[in-house]
Amino acid sequence: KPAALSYGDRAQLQNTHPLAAQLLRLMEEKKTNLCVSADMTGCEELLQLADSLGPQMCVLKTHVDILEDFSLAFTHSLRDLGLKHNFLIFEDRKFADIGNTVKHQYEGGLYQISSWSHIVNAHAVPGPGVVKGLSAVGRPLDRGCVLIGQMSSQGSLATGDYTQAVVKMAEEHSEFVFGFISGSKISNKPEFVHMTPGVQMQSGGDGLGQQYSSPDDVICKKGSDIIIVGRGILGASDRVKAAAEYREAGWNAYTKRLNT
Ligand code: BMP
Repeated sequence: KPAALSYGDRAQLQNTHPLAAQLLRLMEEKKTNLCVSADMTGCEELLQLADSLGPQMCVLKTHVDILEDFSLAFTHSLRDLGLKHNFLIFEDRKFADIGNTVKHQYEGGLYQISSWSHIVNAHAVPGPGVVKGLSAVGRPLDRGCVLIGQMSSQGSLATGDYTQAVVKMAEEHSEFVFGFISGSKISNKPEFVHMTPGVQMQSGGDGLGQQYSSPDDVICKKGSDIIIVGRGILGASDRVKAAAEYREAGWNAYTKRLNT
């Protein structure tokens, strides 16, 4: 059996997207595969979280359309914190329209997402035009995109043949698409990065369809690369401690996978 490739090894593969390479390198350096889902409604609170958890995470994921006081100044502060702590920013916008519309949604409007978010994601439902539209804006800025291949929510329609079609679309647009949102490894290409939401230490759900798996399940058994954790950390009385625990659990699961 050939030795499994480390994050650092995968960063160096010839076909790894430059942003994915940067991400895999920083994961190896910081020893973390934790993406914190900063689902908060105030900018100041979000910035404080980013500063306090910055050392623990490889990616900070946002939903900026739930912020009550969004401003472009906020995005500048967030970018500065990303540079200070060496993490990437991922706006979880889930683009899902025709190419021309997503182009405007990505670049313009109130949020100007392309100006500050390294990573965005998209549904493949519209067909490849969604990727082409995003790519027209994102590539000149060295941004990257992950496609939603599976969802963590109960009754998700993104399964089976749909998931396979998403993998194919990603492989055909690997100049901009570098990975997936999925519950497990869905592409065997080591250049692609898999990010998994719906992670908590305890299995269960939230009463609104969310379903949780453990870091060990996701990284070691399912072969994903990055755990995305929101309420498992945000709901803890000591968020720094909780983030440290998720980071350790995610990293241990990764080293276990490498060694088996
Ligand atoms: P939590 O860990 O609090 O359940 O948050 C999960 C986060 O991941 C939310 O921001 C949600 O929008 C996102 N997410 C998800 O839960 N499942 C998916 O399939 C895709 C997501 O982006």
